Formats: sequence, structure tokens, C-alpha cells
Amino acid sequence: MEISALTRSVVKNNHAVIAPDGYINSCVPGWTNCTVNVIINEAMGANLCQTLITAQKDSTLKGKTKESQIFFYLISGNAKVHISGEGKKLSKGQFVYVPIGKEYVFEEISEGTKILTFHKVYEALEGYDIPEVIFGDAKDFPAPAYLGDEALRLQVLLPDHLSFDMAVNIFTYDSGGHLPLVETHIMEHGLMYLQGQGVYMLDHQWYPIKEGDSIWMAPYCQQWFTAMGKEPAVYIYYKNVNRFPT
Ligand code: UGY
Ligand code: MN
Repeated sequence: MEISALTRSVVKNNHAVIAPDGYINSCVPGWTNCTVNVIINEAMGANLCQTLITAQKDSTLKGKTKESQIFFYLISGNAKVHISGEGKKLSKGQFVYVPIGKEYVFEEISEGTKILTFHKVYEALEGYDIPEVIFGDAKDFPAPAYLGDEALRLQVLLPDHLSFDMAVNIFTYDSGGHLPLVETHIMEHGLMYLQGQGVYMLDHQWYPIKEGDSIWMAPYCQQWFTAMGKEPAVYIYYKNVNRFPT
């Protein structure tokens, strides 16, 4: 029998590993007939929010972005999305970026659909317009080798443009592939594993990680990862960009 007093999840001052076994549901006004797990949030010391929405029967998500922009990514399932009049169907691997000040509606969401969200308070930049709504499909994005290593491939889902203050990327590691260095940087990350497993080093502590797990890394949390197992390890991650130092 499993011992319920054990978990791989940890919450520290500069990083967290959140495995699904510790999820407790939240209620978000406007998001109905779904479970919502707020995985990363300001309450833990982060400057971003990351949630996982799991649709039940007749689920709808209605809202208006205010100071935070929201990136919605379909991990599985289907939904129909309307953003300020523009409507599109989304399925696994597809996403919509909703900038500030836009109304959004998700409907016709198939039961069990899983939607990952990243939220960040938008920091405007003088001389640049607020970004527009963006629909996309991860499979349409190139996956070039990362820093010349063919075992690591990085897809950049949002435009590399100064009007954006956040990036969302998908990182794929062949088994045995690893970051070529211990990263030490000001940018913060929120991430979720879409596939596979491996070992993450966070602030010189070592964590086994697998599909479904999430990680928060505060600015300057030192980080390194190696993939293990029989399939590539894939994670989707958030990064704040283009606005510092001030
Ligand atoms: O973009 C990044 O900083 C990325 N290489 N970090 C990470 O995967 N932990
Ligand atoms: Mn990094």
C-alpha cells in the first residue's frame, strides 16, 4: 500500500517541484465545470501564475484579461475559443496567447481536456504596442538544436519581439541529453513536463521528475537537467524577458 505521508513535491524559497499527487482544487470565477489547480502563484513568492484546468462535462471558461496576459496551451482534448469576436477550434498542442484587456470564452470543451495556463502582469515598453492575440500550433514551430547539441531541441512559441515581456518555449531532450551548463540567470521559470522523465538540479538539490510534474524556479535559482528513460523528455516553460535591468 502507498504511504500517503510521502510526496516528491517540495516548496522552497527559490524553487518548487509540484507533483500532481498534492493537488487541491481551486474555484476561479468564470471558469465553470472544471477543476483548477493553481500550481505556481505570487503566494509562493513567484512573479507568475501557472494553472492546470481539467474540464468536466459542459465546462466553459469566461473572463477578461486585466493587468495579466494569459497563455493557454491544450495538453489534451479540444475546445472552441472566442477572443473579442475571433473564434477558433483548439486541440492538443495548440495554444492561444491573450494579451491584456481582451474578453475570452472557451466553450464546447470536451470532457477531460487539460489546459495549461501561464499568467504574467504585462509591463508595457515605451514605443511598443501591446501584442495582439496569437493562435498557434506547437507542431508548426521549428525545433533547432540547442547550443549546437542535437540531443536538445528548443521551440519558441511567442514572437521574439520587444513588445513581449514573456516567452513560452518547448524543450525536448533525447534520453541522456542534458543542459550543457548550470544556468544561473535573472529570468524566472514556470514549467510543466509533457512527456518523459529525468533528474533536475535546482539550487544544488537533485529531484527525479516526470510527465505531469511542474517546477517553479525563482530568479537566480541555479538549474540543470538531464533526461532519462526510453522516450524524450519534453517540457513547456515560461520565462520573463526583455524588461530588465530597469
Ligand atoms: O531558457 C532557459 O533559460 C532554459 N534553457 N532553462 C531551462 O530549461 N531550465
Ligand atoms: Mn533557464
